[in-house]
Amino acid sequence: MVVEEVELRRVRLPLVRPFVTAAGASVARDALLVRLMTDEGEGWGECVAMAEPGYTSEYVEAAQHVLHHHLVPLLLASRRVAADDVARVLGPVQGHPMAKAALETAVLDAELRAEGRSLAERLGAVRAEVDCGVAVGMAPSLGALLDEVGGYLDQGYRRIKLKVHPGADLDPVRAVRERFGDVPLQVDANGSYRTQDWPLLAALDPFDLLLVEQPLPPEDLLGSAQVARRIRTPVCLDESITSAAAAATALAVGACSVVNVKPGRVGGLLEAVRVHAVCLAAGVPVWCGGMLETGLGRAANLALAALPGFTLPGDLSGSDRYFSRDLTAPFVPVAGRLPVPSGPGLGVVPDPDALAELTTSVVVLRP
Ligand code: SMG
Ligand code: MG
Repeated sequence: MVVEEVELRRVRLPLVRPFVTAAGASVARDALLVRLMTDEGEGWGECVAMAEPGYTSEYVEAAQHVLHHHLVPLLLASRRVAADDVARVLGPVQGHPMAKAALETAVLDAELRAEGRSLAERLGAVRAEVDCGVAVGMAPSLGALLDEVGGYLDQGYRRIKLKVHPGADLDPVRAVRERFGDVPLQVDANGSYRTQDWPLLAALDPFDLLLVEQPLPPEDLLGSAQVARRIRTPVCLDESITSAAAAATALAVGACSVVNVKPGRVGGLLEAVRVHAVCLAAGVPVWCGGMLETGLGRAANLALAALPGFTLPGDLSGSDRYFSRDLTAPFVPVAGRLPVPSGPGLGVVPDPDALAELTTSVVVLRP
């Protein structure tokens, strides 16, 4: 198809409650949307970079800059483009996986909408609904944390993830276990421990967690392997897994036994499918991570999470866990599951009234 116009649109969605992690705190989702107009119709993608460079080095202002001045010009210069070509076309730019992923998703959406085919089918989905987990930010007190977790369990969420860091780990895990028994529970450290902190993580062993996510900084695969050998809880990697090659390396050195897959972190949905393939071949379970996406990004994540190797519940929650008003029709879990969108492309579009209300800026780029 021929890309005729690219719109970079910023939207700001207040969060229903602040989301606090070892990587920082967010009170609103300042998201960057990409809308393509092509000779075969439109396509949308969401860039999942956060406002601050606390999770990885990407952040939304930098993503907007690299899209505007580097990535979109490469795409527009290529004239005819297919989704399978996007990663190669954008190859001259190093890094910036979240910005690249947004552009590739918009091309995929446009292409699939023109074909009348769903993203789920294109990626190889094998199920029509997926289990919902929920990520709980660090709370101001244990009481507040227990209230929040209890609310999610009442709503039917099938897995709880707590954010932890050294010194704020044992107490929240113990409190949740004491109050709620053996609910499926895991923790995410966002790289806040160091190898020598392994006894803090070993202290969580008695609580039968599903996994501990990203205990060490992203580049420390050997440290992660040492920790994995010393604790019983399975180690899962998030920030470290930047590509299918990185996943293969992490598995080869024993740095993890579970993988969190996020399309934005690996440069796009098509690379995410390759990460899934590496893990499936190695018998390593994967699950779909979340980046506080709007309904657009959530639709793409649901399609991905329907692939066969996604055997653990993802950070895929209902719209109301994040926003009082989503950009798309709200995602509403039923009995702790969300349906995988089945319409053409992403299967959802932003609601024009929500866009009008939530947009903070628009830039339009043409060849
Ligand atoms: O989308 O439900 C969600 C949030 C899930 O915890 C979540 N994401 O490290 O996995 C993670 C974080 C990254 C974003 S906040 C820094
Ligand atoms: Mg994580």
